[in-house]
Amino acid sequence: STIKEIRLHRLSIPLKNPFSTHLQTVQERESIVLEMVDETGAIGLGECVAFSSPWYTEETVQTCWDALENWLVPSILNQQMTHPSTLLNRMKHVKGNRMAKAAIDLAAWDLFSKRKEVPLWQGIDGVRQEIDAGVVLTGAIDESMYEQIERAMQTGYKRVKLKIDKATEPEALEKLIRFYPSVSFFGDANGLFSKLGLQALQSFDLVGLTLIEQPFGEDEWALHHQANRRMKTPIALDESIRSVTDVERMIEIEAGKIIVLKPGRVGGISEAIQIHDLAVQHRIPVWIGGMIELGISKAHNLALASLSQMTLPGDFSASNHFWHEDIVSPTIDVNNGTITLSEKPGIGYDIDAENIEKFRIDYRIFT
Ligand code: OSB
Ligand code: MG
Repeated sequence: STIKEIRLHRLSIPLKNPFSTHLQTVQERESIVLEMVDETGAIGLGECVAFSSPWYTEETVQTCWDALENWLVPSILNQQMTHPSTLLNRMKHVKGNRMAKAAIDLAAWDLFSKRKEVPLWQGIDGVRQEIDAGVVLTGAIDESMYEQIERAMQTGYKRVKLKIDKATEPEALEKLIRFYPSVSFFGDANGLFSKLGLQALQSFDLVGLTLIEQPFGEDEWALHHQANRRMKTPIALDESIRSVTDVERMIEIEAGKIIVLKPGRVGGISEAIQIHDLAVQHRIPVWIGGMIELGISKAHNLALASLSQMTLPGDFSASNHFWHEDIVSPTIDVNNGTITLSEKPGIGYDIDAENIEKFRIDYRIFT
């Protein structure tokens, strides 16, 4: 198809509850939704998952908005698209800016599968239609955390990811984990142990976590290698995985045993599939990480989670976990601990026009 029109919606949506890590507390989610329209009027949906400020990645909503407007959209507009994977090549003259590129890549994959009239997950050779749900809970390990976990279990979540911060005591975490033997607990450090050191990290080794995510900084490969050698708990890399090249490095220097794949960070689905295929070759488990995203990016992530090597439950909570109202229709729902992939062509979710308008703070159309 020919890309005839691109629409950018800049949104700002309040979270139901603040999401806190040792780096930042997020209360309001700014985001960019991208619509890609072809000559038949078919629409592909994409979402940019950068945050308002650079606390988690260098890219922000504003840098993505600028990159899309000035360089990326002009390089693909009125161009023929034979396959979504050709777009990354067309955007190669722009260095980095992978989160901005991902918004285009995601929309292209949705459009492409709609034109082929196949669900995205089938078009990329997914092998399962039921995706295990997983939730991320933040806050201190106190009574309210136990309550949050009880509620999560009632919804059917069997995997709970907790953030590790300065105040997290290994003993309190161990006690909590032992209290819920049927739940698998992931611990996400978001680089906290850069400051606290390897020894502090090792005090979390025997508390019962299924894995520990990103103990050190994104560029601290040698420290991750040491942790990976000394710890019994598998190390999973999140922030460090920005591209296929980073995965090659992780394997080469044995910096981790598990990949946290964020399609919106690595440049989209085309790059994510390459990472997945590399993981298949090396028999490395992969799971999809969340970005407190809206239903569009979540839907793309769900499709990717159907791939064979996605052997651990990802950050897949229901629309109503973070949001009073999501911007997709239908909403994303968890039933018996799983989310069922749609039979509809593309990602299987449409924009809820009313909600998009309600939360929109800027709008741009390119033709
Ligand atoms: O480190 O995985 C992370 C959210 C925002 C930024 C970084 C991270 C997260 C999460 C996932 O933990 C939350 C979710 O979307 O379910
Ligand atoms: Mg993480």
